[in-house]
Amino acid sequence: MKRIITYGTFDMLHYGHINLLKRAREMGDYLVVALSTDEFNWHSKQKKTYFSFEKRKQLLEAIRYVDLVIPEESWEQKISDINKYDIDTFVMGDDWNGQFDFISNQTDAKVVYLARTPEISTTRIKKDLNKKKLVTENS
Ligand code: C2G
Repeated sequence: MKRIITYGTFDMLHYGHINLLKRAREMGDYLVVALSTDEFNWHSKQKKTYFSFEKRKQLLEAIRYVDLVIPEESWEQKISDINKYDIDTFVMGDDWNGQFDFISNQTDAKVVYLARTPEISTTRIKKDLNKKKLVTENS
């Protein structure tokens, strides 16, 4: 059984996330998603998510491509996760290109960066919603 892992915040889940999860799952038979906790997001990524960890976990667990969701609590847990879950391939979007190459030196796992879906992001969604709000308020 080929086991895949990927990491992320997955806030305001959108089709860019789904495209990533679908392609990651298609690389093997089992996909583990390490989901950033609210504390990790705030302390290590300075991100305040719209949805809490529990809600983001619920959404991910409803996706057919996702087999297991685990908490991502630190930048340093990747090597131990890969060993603990017997991972064959580590996958991330290519906005992280090169950042995790060390994993293939320290484990037997392959590292693969997949092209991001260019036009969509959580930041873009929030910006567009704010713009719409401004327009309606001023019209
Ligand atoms: N992604 C994508 N296309 C988008 C947006 C996101 O392919 N339009 C991918 C990202 O490249 C990432 C995954 O979806 O692989 C999750 O994206 P985020 O939730 O933004 O995750 P990030 O904040 O990059 O956290 O330790 C790694 C971090 O937890 C990654």
